[in-house]
Amino acid sequence: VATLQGKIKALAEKKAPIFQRLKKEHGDDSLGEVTVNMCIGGARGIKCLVSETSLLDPMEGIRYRGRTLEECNQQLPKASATSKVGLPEASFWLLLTDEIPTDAEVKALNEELHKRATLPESTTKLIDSLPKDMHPMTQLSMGLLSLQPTSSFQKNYRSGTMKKTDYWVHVLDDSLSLVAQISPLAARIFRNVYFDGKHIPADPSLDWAGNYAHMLGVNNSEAFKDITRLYLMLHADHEGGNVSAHTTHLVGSALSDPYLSYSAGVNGLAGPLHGLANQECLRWLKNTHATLGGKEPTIDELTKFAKDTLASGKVIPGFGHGVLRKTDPRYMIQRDFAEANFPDDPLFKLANACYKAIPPVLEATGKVKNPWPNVDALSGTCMQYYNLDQEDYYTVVFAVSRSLGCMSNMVWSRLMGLPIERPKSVTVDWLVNHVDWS
Ligand code: FCX
Repeated sequence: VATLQGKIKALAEKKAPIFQRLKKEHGDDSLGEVTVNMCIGGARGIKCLVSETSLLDPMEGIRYRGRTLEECNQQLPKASATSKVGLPEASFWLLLTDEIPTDAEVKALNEELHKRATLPESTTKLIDSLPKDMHPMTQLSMGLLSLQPTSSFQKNYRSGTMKKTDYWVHVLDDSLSLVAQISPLAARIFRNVYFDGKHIPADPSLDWAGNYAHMLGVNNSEAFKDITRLYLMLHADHEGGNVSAHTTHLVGSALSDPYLSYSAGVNGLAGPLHGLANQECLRWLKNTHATLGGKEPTIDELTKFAKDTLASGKVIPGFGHGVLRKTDPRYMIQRDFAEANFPDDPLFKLANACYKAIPPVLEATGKVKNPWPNVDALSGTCMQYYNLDQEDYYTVVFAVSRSLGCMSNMVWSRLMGLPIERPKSVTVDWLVNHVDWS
């Protein structure tokens, strides 16, 4: 932790004068206008948030601290000489420090995470008492809240001795614990819901994501560990405006601690238009596969399924995006993995056929701004191949991953001393009175 903290501090010292100059010398510069459509359209495109960890380009996709996901996958340390997947906990280090960690730094980080991974009895008791039919995301959110009394930020704030300049140190402390605890918590929920509470102890010799895959207990292969590592690396961050990141940031801006903040973010991730889309997508693919009696669909048949979904008033899960205007690079990276590891899997073939059939159907509506697949269109397909086919659980895997980005962002928000968020809302009458009707 000492090196990690030192690196973050050094970077913050470099950034602080730039931030101060922006505030003092360019505080009144315009970043563009706010239109009525932006105001009534979910704040699309309004540049009103700072998120240091990553930046999303509509055509190119996300960059973690300036690096594309392909670059991250190549450059980040790997679990072994044979693995081709950049470790997600190494991406956590990158998001926090703007540096690719060395193998030794990732090893030390993993040791630190293993040390912090124990769940208090109050949490295990609570989680074990929850009904099995409660959605795993609801359980995860409750589990995170139950960990809140352990927050170092909360304790230090309450003691009245914490300086504002030290807020980030305690947020970092909590972030490391939260990231360490979320995987055993998520694995516990999985084993309770689907395996009668038969838990699998952690393996301290494994990396963060490999150990999570191990504790899920559905597949012992290295390939399953690798797809889990890839999944967790790809979903870690998607700049600041998406629902989970923005919610975490918003709640944190009131100086709520990381557990309160990320639990709120997880609640947003649980919505079908956001993270739940991966669950919905696999369900859609499975239903389609079953209705076709398992045979390979023609493009015409899939077109009809897609049209029927739209006609029933639902969205087609896994397609479209609030910012991206091209196929999601996260989709492409997962597709490459699937091509290399299970090209003949029936659901992968079906997902590939959807890639051809669905965009024209969405384009034909004349209103969908991005008809191309997003990350959720393939992540479940990859998981089910390795026996993780309990789709109601998929968004929990997403949440384990997104903790990396949301927590890194929170550390940086406190480092920059960002204020409580308070955008201005207006009424429809106010809008009516402020536009030019002539
Ligand atoms: N199926 C059907 N209709 C869709 C659609 C889809 N996949 N994508 C967009 N549309 C519709 C919208 O519902 C909207 O209709 P309306 O005007 O009648 O309300 C219209 O097209 C314009 O929407 P658009 O501007 O293109 O997209 P938004 O920014 O409003 O919404 C999401 C973006 C992602 C919410 C939307 O594309 C969607 O609902 N997709 C399906 C769910 C999904 O895959 N979500 C995951 C996204 C992401 F990857 C993640 O967060 O994990």
